Amino acid sequence: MAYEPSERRDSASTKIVIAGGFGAGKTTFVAAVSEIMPLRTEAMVTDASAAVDALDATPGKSTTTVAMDFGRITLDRDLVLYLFGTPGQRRFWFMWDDLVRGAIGAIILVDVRRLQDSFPAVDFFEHRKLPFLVAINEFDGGPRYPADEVRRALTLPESTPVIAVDARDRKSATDALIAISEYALASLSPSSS
Ligand SMILES: Nc1nc2c(ncn2[C@@H]2O[C@H](COP(=O)(O)OP(=O)(O)OP(=O)(O)O)[C@@H](O)[C@H]2O)c(=O)[nH]1
Ligand SMILES: [Mg+2]
Repeated sequence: MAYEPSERRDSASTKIVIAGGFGAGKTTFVAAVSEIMPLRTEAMVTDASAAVDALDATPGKSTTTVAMDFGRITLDRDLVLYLFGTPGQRRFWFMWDDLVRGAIGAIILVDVRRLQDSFPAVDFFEHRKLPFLVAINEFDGGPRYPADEVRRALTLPESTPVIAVDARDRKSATDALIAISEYALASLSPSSS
């Protein structure tokens, strides 16, 4: 079909970062929602990292993200989100600064069995004053904690949204993206400062 300039619509594109600790489900999340084949940069997890990044909670996991995940989702006709998933292993954290450049907000995926792995991401976004929300990735058979308890454990203010997601589920992950988009846009508005 011929391209009709008159059909072109002004659509906004924006960048959201999917962060969190090792194995929290970032790559899974981006793959679940992306409408393009997500770009992944996975490498086999080696024994060398076993002492640093424990695999006990996700025994099926054999690979880890070494650079980033990249995906895209059109939230409505006028809003396109570009998703950048961070690497989780500590030795790749130096890449986060580049990955977050230009982002309007971030989702921190949390595995409550390894809550302590979430602190570096929380510190990172608080320090950079980038709006973020916490999404508890509810793994099958894992413990369940109310959002308020997770917020307290992460010493987050009341204003930081804490929600539950299933990173494998497109609808659930999309809802989380809508939530961070709304939160980030509200944070940008002058009345919120
Ligand atoms: N049951 C269940 N398994 C999940 C869920 N999300 C991710 N997984 C599994 O958990 C493992 C880790 O998921 P990844 O998406 O690779 O995690 P990641 O955060 O990208 O990991 P790194 O890039 O290594 O930090 C994989 O084996 C997934 O299949 C979930 O919501 N429920
Ligand atoms: Mg990954």
